[in-house]
Amino acid sequence: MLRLVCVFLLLLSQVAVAQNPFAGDDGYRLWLKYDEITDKQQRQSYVKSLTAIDIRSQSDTANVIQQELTDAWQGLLKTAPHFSSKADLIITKGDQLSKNEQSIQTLLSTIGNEGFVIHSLNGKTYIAANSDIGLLYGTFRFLRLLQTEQSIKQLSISESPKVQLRMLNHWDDLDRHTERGYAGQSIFDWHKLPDYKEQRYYDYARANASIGINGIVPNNVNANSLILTPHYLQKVKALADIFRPYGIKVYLSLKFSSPQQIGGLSTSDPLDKNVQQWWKDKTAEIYKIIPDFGGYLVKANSEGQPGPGDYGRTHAEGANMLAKALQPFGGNVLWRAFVYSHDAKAERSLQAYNEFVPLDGKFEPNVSVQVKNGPIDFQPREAFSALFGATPQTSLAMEFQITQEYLGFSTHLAYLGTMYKEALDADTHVKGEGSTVAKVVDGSLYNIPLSAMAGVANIGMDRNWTGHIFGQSNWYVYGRLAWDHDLTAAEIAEEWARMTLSNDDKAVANIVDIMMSSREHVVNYMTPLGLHHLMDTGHHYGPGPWVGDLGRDDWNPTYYHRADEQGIGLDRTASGTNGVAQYAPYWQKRFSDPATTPTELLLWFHHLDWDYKMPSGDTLWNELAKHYDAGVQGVAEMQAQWLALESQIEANQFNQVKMALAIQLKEAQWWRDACMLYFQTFSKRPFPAGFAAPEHSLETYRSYQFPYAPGRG
Ligand code: GCW
Repeated sequence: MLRLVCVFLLLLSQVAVAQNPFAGDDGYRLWLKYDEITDKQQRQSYVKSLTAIDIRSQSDTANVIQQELTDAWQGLLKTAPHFSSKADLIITKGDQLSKNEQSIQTLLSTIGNEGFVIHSLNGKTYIAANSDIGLLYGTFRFLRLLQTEQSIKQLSISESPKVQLRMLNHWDDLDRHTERGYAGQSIFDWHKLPDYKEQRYYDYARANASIGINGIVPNNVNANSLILTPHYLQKVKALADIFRPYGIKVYLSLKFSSPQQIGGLSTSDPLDKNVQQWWKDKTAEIYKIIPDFGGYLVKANSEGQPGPGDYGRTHAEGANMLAKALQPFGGNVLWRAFVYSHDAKAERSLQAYNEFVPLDGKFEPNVSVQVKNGPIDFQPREAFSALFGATPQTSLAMEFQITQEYLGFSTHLAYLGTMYKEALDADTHVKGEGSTVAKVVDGSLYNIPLSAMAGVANIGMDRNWTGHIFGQSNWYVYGRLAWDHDLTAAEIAEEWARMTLSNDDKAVANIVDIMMSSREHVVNYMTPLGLHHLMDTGHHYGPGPWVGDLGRDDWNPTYYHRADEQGIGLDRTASGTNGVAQYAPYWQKRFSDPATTPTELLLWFHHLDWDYKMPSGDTLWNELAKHYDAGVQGVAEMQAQWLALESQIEANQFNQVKMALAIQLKEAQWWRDACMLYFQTFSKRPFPAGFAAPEHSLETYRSYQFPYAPGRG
């Protein structure tokens, strides 16, 4: 009887677990889950060929490697690893190779300081590198083979990063508010630092190292000068100490007026000797505390931030002052090109180019000018920024946004791998065909030694780090592309899905399918055919195409869509703002003619009649409606695909995504209906057949207010 009761209770508890929507993985472990490999044969074959490990290096990074392998073995293989010099997995630097291992040494000659090789030799597997951090990267690469259950026989892998500085930029304030953050408070708890070292910092570092990120900026580009005071520098040091073994350097965003704000000077003029000395002293002070400090990230003369322009000086003069202070220590300046000024008469998309092209050749070699992928501001789709390729003597860093400020915050599933690739693969044609943005960024097009990429982080205190399980994939794909921009968005999506959600081939195919289509759905239901900046004011949550009364013209959505009775779109051809003139002749020509402008950028470059005949044969008005509708349908399809995956995904992850998709579908409809009703007031045309009647009136949509939307600037 007792046994029966026990069996009954056991069954009951299992039912309870099965029904608990929050059972299982909550997403905290990211793509480093290390759950037991389910294919028993595969697991046994790994165990057999990986009985002992020899880590020949001794360092803090080597300790990290040992810990990571221990965790992975215990999780994936359900066995404790054995560390011994008689091993079949050997982790070694070049100078620790013996005579009969010299063929590995040859492989190391081409991979640089951060690269690695994974090579099978004499029945053993070698992870070899020129540095400890190369060994850590190689270890994570090897673990990925196990996590994704691939063969580890006859390995011959050789990798090195294409871009030197692979950075995450956190727009996190010292009070833990995150500007444009949708995943909770900042992970950096400045109040409790330096003494309180959260486990989260270590897990964050592991995740970053596993995808090759080697620099982080923990504070907002809208910077607070306090970060450079001794009190805060001790806190920064604590972070730098934690991150160092993971190959991650800490950089800081600075406020250009710091000499006045915290230094007691009467000016912050970059040509003033006292100001220059102040920065030299401050920089030396920082390096005394953090010997491997990375350098400075600067937002100057942009959106109200102070900068060299306040004194009639150029961005180059401002950047070079800091660059010179950093040079004795090997640090770098990342100087942002996201500038648009009050007095400039030029249309906003032209301003960064106008400001920086004349400065080409004037920057110190340790300055990289950090350019957003498009000329406006992280829209769901933009043309590539014309700055890429236009400054042959200047290092240009790519700045991507990982956090989804304009792509639905953290409730919309939008895999950004396709968007990043679109920007990186864009062919500028500045030196003929094949002059891709990626080649500008990695320095190969003009032979520029310093190369950098930055991603504005989507990370916060939410248990799953990014607010949406699929938000993790954007952190992941950003890092992977910064390491190797030749990878495809699809292959990275697959890696991530296998490690994060399921290793079942069919499930993976469906997940990758969802991911690969997702960003285009967002483009369609928010800003199709080249429309942009239609988001509601300030917080950027939801549609606000009607907003036209803000202090500056170029903060208004009406400035960007220019809808009137005749048509819609911003004329950036010679008859309009002449933005096309900033591009190479190949694109000037193509962008000048609607017939040769890529359809997805049509209204970015042209103001066209509502009855303009689209390649499909339909009118622009009807086509616009169809795109909005396709976006909504796309979300409904993603939802159906996801729901069908229920049995393959852990309940907690499954339910988080399910709930977010339901929100996304509602909001996609909201976007479609609000925008189409508004544009209809100009087009005065009926919705095409099959277009569902909007749920509410335009007045209702216009009345919505969201004073507490997250992430406000
Ligand atoms: O996208 C805009 C954001 C601001 C941000 C700015 C920038 C950090 O709305 O919140 O400020 O760009 O990139 O500097």
